[in-house]
Amino acid sequence: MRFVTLLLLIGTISLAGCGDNSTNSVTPPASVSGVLTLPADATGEYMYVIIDNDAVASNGHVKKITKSCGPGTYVSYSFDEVPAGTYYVQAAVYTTNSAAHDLSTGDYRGYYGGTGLIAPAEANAVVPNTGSATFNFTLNVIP
Ligand SMILES: [Ca+2]
Repeated sequence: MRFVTLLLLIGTISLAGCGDNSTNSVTPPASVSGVLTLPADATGEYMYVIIDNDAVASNGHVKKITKSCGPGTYVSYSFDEVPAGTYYVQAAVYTTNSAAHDLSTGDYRGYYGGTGLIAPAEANAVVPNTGSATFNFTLNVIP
């Protein structure tokens, strides 16, 4: 009988050890959004927005979204859970509605903080640890 009581006691202590009163709260990473101004209506055309560590789209990126342009000369975009950092943000519209070729004459491109079709000299889009950031910019026609 004492042995059984001892086993029950050990079991009770073990169960008590399972309690976890920690109150960890997880703060989600920041979201990023913005509005792109297009040089002309590109309804239905394929486009992308990239968050990147450099200004080169073809060598990888941190985040990318693709979508079709809606009507009008403004396109909104948004990213969830972007790691904190300072980035280049760029966007392009393929006016032929196909990304099967490199960007070329007639397509649209732009960078947040860029000048015309030229990327900024340094990464300039600051994404905080949490909350949100907004990067609006203008795309231009590739001549
Ligand atoms: Ca890149």
